[in-house]
Amino acid sequence: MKLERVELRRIDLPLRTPFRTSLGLELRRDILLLRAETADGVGWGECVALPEPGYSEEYLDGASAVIRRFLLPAVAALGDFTPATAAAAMAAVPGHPMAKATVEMALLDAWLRTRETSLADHLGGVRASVDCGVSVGIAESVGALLAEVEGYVEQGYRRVKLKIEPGWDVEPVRAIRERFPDVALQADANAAYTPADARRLAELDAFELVMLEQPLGSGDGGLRDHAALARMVRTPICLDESITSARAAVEAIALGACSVVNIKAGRVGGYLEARRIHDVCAAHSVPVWCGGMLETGLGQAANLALAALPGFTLPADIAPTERYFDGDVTEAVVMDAEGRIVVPTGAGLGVEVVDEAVEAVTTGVEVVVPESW
Ligand code: NPQ
Ligand code: MG
Repeated sequence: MKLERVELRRIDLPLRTPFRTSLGLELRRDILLLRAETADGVGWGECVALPEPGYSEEYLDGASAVIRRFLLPAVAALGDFTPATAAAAMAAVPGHPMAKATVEMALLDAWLRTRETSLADHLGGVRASVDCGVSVGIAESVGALLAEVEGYVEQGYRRVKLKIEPGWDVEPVRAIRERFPDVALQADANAAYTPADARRLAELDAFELVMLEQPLGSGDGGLRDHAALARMVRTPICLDESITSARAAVEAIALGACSVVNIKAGRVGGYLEARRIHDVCAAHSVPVWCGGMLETGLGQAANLALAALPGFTLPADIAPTERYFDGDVTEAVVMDAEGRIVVPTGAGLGVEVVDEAVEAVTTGVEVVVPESW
């Protein structure tokens, strides 16, 4: 395939309810979408970078600049390429996995459409639908949290994940466990703790959590720190931010830093690397699940394809449109009463962008053409 023209489109989607985490309070989603026109046809990508660094080093304006200045030129220089060779060319640029994943996603969509193949089939999906869990931000009070979670349990979500941070951990987890004794419950700290908090984190052992996600930092020494913590708590440790590649996953497993892995394509540079992480985890019998970044219907569609792979045995952070937004850039993503969302079967991502819907939320469009790469 050949690159002909690219649109970098910024959209603004208000969140229906604030999503507060140790990373800050999110009220709106400022999102970058990428529309790639190729000789084979059009494809869409979604960038999961947040407006500010926090979850990781990446941020939206930075990702947009890297795409325009370095990634698109690297891909265009190949002349004729496939998504896999494009990903290999982008790998020459260090870092910026969310920016790379955005470009790769759009190229996969375009390339698979002309080949009449769905992303799920291309990646090796075996599931027609995906079990969904809900990720719940830090609430105003334990009472407010109980009310919020009650609604999600009624809607059928198959697992509840609570965001925790120092000062908001044992109390909310205990309250939810007492009120919902049988719910599959887990906690995500987004790296808010240090090794000195091990004893506090061990108090969570009392609540039968399915896992504790990324309690400690992902920087230097992070895998060793998690391995040490894993020996001090009974709750299984899951890593998110720390797993930046298939190589990192192998390292984490070998060190005993985690017994579960959260896979997000954006965090690891794309869906092809995400599949390789799935493969190495499966080879080590480590269960994986598909993480989320509050994506639109485009990102949710791609995540559904990934979560259809056989090793994704735990509920995903894949949400129906109504969980986050009043409207979407695609047809609304819907979850059934049993907490399942159907994996798209159409070619490429298998969902269509609704032009009027995306136009209505667009805040800016940057066009990149061959003369500029
Ligand atoms: C996680 N996501 O698993 C992330 C992190 C995260 C669904 O819990 C705005 C948009 C704020 C995306 C905060 C979920 C966010 C965000 C945290 C994603 O760690
Ligand atoms: Mg996480």
